[in-house]
Amino acid sequence: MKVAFITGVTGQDGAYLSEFLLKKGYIVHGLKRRSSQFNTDRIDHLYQDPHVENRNFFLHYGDMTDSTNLIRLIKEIQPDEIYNLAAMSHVHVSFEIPEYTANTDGVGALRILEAVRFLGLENKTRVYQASTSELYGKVQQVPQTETIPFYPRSPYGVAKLYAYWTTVNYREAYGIFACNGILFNHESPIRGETFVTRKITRAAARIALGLQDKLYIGNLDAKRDWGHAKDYVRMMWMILQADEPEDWVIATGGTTAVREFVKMAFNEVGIELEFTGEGVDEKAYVKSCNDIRFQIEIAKEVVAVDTEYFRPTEVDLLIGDASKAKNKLGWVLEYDLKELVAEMMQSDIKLMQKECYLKEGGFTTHNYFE
Ligand code: NDP
Ligand code: GDR
Repeated sequence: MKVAFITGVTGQDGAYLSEFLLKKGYIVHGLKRRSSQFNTDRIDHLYQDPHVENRNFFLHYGDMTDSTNLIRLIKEIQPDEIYNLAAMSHVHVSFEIPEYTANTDGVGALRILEAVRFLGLENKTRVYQASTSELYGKVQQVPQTETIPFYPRSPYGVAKLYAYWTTVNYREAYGIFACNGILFNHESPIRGETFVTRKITRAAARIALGLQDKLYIGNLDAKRDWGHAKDYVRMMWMILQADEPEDWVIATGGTTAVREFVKMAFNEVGIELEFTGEGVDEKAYVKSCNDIRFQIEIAKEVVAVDTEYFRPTEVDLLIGDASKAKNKLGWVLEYDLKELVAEMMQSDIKLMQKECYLKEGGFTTHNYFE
C-alpha cells in the first residue's frame, strides 16, 4: 500500500485528493491546522475514529511555518508521495498579509523539500508542488504553456514563484522526484466562499431565494481558465506516477470573463441578467425569470461593482495549454464549464434552502450566551 502525505488536506483540493487516493488504496496522512472551531468540514465524511482497526486516513496537527513539526511528521509517516497543497491561497488577501504568505507558500515548500533531503528520503519520496497560473501574471502571451516566462502580480504569485524554482532546484541538485503542477483556476461546490466563482454561485442562490438583495463584485473584465477540481486532483496524482519528474500545465484551454460567469450562474436558476453601464458604474438587472420556484422582481438591480474588491495589480487574462499533459500522460477532462456552474449552483441552492428553513423557523439569529 502506498502512503501519501497531503498538506492542506482541509482545503478544496486536499479533500478531493484524499478521496481520490483512498479509492486507489492509499494510506493517507493529512496536515491540519489547529483552529478554534472545527475546520474539517470538507473531509468529515472521510474521518475515521482513532479506535477502529485498519485505519487508512490520519490527520496530524501542524503548520507550514513550523519546520520541526514537518520534519517529525515526514520522519514518522515515511511517505511515498507528498502533495504540498497547503497555502494562504487567496490572491487579494496576500496583499494584506504578504510576509505570512511568503512564509507559508514560499518557504513552506522549501521546508517540505528540505525535510525530504534531511531525512535521506530523496530516492523514496516523490513531491508534488501546487504551483499556479498566477505565476504568469502580467504575461499576455497566450495560451500559456510550460515554456512561457513568469511575471507574478501579487505577493501570493511571488511566493509561489519561489516555491516553483525551489522545487526545480531540489530536483536538479538532489535528484528528488519533485514536480510542479502549474494548475489554472479550478472550482467546485466546496470551493472557498471568497473566491469569485463560489461568491457568485452563493449569491445567485441567495438572491433567487430572497435571502440577499445584491452581489457586490470587483473586476468583471478579468478572464480565467476555469476547470473542475476533480479533474485537476486526478492530474496531481498522474504527475507523480510519470516516468520522469517534470513540470506540467493543467488547464481547460478556454477562458471566460467574470461577467460571463455571473450570467451563467444566474441562468442556472432561470434568471436572465442584463448588464448596463461601464467600469465602476456597471450593474446588472433581472431581465426575466422563468423558474417558478423563484419569485424575483423583474428590473431588480442584483449586481453592482464595489472597488473594495479590486486588486492593486491584477492578472487580466489566463488561458492554459495543457497539450503536454494530454499527450504525455493521457489526461482527459471530464467536466466542462457549463457542467461545473450547474453543479455549483445546484449545491448552493440546496445549501441556501436549508438557510430558508432556518429563517422561517426563526433559528438563524441566536445568542451564544443565552
Ligand atoms: P484552499 O484555500 O481551499 O486550501 C488551502 C489549504 O491550506 C487549507 O487546508 C488550509 O488550512 C491550508 N493552510 C493554509 N495555511 C496553512 C499553514 N500555514 N499551515 C498549514 N496549512 C495551511 O486552496 P485550494 O485547495 O483551492 O488549493 C490548493 C493549493 O493549490 C494551494 O496551494 C493553492 O495555492 C494552489 N492552487 C489552487 C488553485 C485553485 O484554483 N484552486 C490553482 C492553482 C494553485 P485551513 O483549512 O485551516 O485554512
Ligand atoms: P484568483 O481567483 O485570484 O484567480 O486565484 P479569484 O476567484 O479570487 O479571482 C478571480 C478573478 O475574479 C476577479 N474578481 C473577484 N475575485 C474575488 N475573489 N472576489 C470578488 O468579488 C471579485 N470580483 C472580481 C479577481 O480580481 C480575479 O481577476 C485563484 C486561487 O485559487 C489561487 O490560489 C490560484 O493559484 C489561482 O486561482 C490559479
